[in-house]
Amino acid sequence: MRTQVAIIGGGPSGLLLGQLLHRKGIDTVVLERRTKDHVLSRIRAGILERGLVQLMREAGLGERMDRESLVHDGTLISYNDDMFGIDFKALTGTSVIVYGQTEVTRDLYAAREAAGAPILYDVDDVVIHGADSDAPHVTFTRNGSEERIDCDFIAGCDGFHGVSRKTIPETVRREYEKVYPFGWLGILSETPPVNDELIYAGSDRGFALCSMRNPMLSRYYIQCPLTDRPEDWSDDAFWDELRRRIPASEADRLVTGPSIEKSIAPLRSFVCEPMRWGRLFLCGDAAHIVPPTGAKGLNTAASDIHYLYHGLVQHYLDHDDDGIERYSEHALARVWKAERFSWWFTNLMHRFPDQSDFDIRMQQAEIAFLRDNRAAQTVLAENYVGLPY
Ligand code: RFL
Ligand code: PHB
Repeated sequence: MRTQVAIIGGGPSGLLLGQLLHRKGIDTVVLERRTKDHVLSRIRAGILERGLVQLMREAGLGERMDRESLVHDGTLISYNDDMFGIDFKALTGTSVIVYGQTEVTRDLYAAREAAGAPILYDVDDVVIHGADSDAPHVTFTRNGSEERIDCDFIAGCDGFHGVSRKTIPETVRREYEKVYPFGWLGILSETPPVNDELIYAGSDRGFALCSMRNPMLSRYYIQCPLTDRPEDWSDDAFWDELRRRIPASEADRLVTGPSIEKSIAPLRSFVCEPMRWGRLFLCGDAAHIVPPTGAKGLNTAASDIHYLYHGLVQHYLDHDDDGIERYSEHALARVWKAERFSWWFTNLMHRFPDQSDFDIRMQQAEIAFLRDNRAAQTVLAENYVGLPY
């Protein structure tokens, strides 16, 4: 089999790149290790920045998103019972939307299927060959037999545990990592969200987040020890702990119900440099991870796709390689800023096991400064709605 761009990974990064390239007449094959149902069963990001919204529209997928998404002009931040708003719209002129990663991925799958573009599921043993040569190829097994795809370029969109990043030799690759000493226990429940806006809640008992997917589907998280398992937490225990971490005014009107999903995600900051090796380009979680405070994971994947998409279009349509040659430089410049914001917001809002009383007072003073200072709010708002590409 031959294609122009072999895309490893059928998550949001790989599918978005495939759809954008398809609309420019550039051929792709997507290789996905799991099944479509499995990919769609993963509950992940919920907030889309303007850049990703724009890319979805450019991919021809604005219609359902524009109809069903919820526009959020701001967010709420609390510490114990003190709560205040950050007005994104007033501070930056921009909003974000709530439209779940599951919906983004569902739309992208439907578009790929409608276009008749190939996506191979259940592939194993993916190996990238000759990424530093002019003639790369990918081998893999499917239904028990080995197959091969020859291509011009390879997009490594296979997430944090994929094979693409590890293909870059250790002599070339440099990795930066910070692992946080807690996780997020998240639940999804078919209940109305406690507030129209998201609430990022710091408290003496640790962090909590009140989020949503739609007016009858809520997503809540609480900071928990990494040793906890989802089955250790009954729904009642979860709701009780959430109530204790959010302001009393919110706790009083929280509507609870059975959880329809419950999982624990560890928190990590991670960056791999460079993001390009020869004809292999890393995109999204394959190259970087952020802790979820600030909702930058999927949005940073989208900015990578923007740079790679434009670089490939420049290569094929304008015969200019500047965009692909500078892909790593352009993508990383923005990645590091998203890393900084996610790290800062995580440090501001969570309880750390080794924190002193002084450290806690510093967090509280910084939150009070944010509450009272428009410049500080603008910094948060500009990062939250997404830095320009
Ligand atoms: P994905 O979504 O991990 O997709 C990668 C795809 O590649 C496949 N794959 C392979 N395919 C072929 N061969 C191989 N060898 C392969 N190895 C892996 C995988 O099956 C998968 O389908 O990466 P992508 O596309 O870069 O998208 C990134 C986003 O998914 C990610 O940044 C966010 O979901 C991060 N994230 C969150 N971000 C937010 O902004 N807000 C959130 O609330 C939020 N919650 C989360 C998250 C990530 C989580 N993970 C990764 C554990 C919650 C969780 C649990
Ligand atoms: C979510 O709705 O899953 C979500 C929202 C905002 C975040 C993280 C997760 O910062």
